[in-house]
Amino acid sequence: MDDTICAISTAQGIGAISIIRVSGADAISKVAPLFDGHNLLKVPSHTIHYGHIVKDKEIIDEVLVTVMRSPKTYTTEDIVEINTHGGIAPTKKVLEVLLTTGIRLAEPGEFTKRAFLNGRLDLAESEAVQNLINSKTDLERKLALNQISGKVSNKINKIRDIISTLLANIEVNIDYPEYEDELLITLDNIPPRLNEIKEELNNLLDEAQVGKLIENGIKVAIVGKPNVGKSSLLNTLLKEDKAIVTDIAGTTRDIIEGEIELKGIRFKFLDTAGIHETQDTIEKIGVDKSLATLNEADLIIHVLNNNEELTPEDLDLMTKIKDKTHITFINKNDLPSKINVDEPNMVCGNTLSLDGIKALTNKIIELFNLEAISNSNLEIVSSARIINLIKEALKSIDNALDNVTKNIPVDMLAIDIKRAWDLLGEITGEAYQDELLDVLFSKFCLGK
Ligand SMILES: Nc1nc2c(ncn2[C@@H]2O[C@H](COP(=O)(O)OP(=O)(O)O)[C@@H](O)[C@H]2O)c(=O)[nH]1
Ligand SMILES: [Mg+2]
Repeated sequence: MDDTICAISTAQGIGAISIIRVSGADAISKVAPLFDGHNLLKVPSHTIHYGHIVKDKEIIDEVLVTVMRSPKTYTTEDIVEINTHGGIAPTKKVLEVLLTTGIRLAEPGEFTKRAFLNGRLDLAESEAVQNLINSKTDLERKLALNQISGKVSNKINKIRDIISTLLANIEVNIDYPEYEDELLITLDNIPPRLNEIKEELNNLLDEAQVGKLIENGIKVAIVGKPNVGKSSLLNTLLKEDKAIVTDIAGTTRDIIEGEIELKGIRFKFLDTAGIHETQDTIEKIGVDKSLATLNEADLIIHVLNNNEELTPEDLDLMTKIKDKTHITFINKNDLPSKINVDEPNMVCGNTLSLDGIKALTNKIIELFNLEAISNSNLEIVSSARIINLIKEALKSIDNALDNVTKNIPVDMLAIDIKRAWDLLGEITGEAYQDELLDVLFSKFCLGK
């Protein structure tokens, strides 16, 4: 980590400005000789300077250079940022010139990795930097920002503190068995304390469900028998003509997808082939795919035709989705009603005058509690890595509780409790394996 690294930090392509970032002990001394302008070795920290990058008397580009001295920088090291003209050739050339000075090209995420290794960000905070960059919705942005600013780490650290107090009390028992007072941990009084930890961990996992919804979005399958208006509904929801609509049953064969955002959550709608018995080989593959989609979806919209009596196919599908989160949309209410149904989450409407479409999206908002989610503080765990570690920690606490029932001595319980403490420490990077860092940071953008 002693060497000095550089990378293009802006997106590569045509743009007004590109930024090349240089970090490391030699950042300023290596860039200064290439810069025709103020002497960068002498300028105050956190100042920006106009000039040219010059190599062998040739002007490479007209630039602005920012000098930021350690330790108040992204990596905590000396950082120089060169604002070049955007576009591929100028940026590449400046980078090439930098590389001739012995500065090394950074690996993806290496600047953030240095911020972590130098103690400026913990692991949970570092991990969220890329989530913020990847965020597509406002809620994803807020979620990532809260994690970067340590709100998730604080919650984890609070639970770790509870665990370490318990471990310290157990330690007192072991070291001073004669020391008898209310701090004495026994098989009788340890379960409530373990249950308290368990509850805290479970709370994190409950909240994480919301985090997962925000990060992964919600998959909605639009299903029903042929010709009820599934593709029309997809097009209506997406406000574009994505799926082919005809009055010929069996038009949709493959799954057509489209995304919209409701209250900051991404919904991926999947229009499927009408589910019915068919002899057509291709259509049959489509029907099988539709049935498979039923299992993957977080929500099912079952479309029925208002102008038709329920058929055995409708009833069959109703049974299939009975125990899944679903909405029944009675389409074609512009035509006379011939249907007779009474389903829990039922919305009537049509895709011609758009009657009922607002009611349908409102129903979705209500079912997933989106109003509450978008108004919540979003200080929650969402990363799969962190969720897994919390689950593992929970297992260790459960193990300890199990051992209480087997009358295992308290000092033996400490092993599982300590393991939970260690696992939670991996979340913030108190303990980590080098391979983990490699995997985590390799997913980062170059130059971040
Ligand atoms: N009257 C009426 N016709 C509709 C409505 N929605 C769709 N249709 C018609 O029903 C037929 C089948 O629609 P489509 O979306 O392809 O159904 P899918 O097979 O379920 O995907 C087409 O002729 C559509 O124009 C509606 O709300 N009212
Ligand atoms: Mg269709």
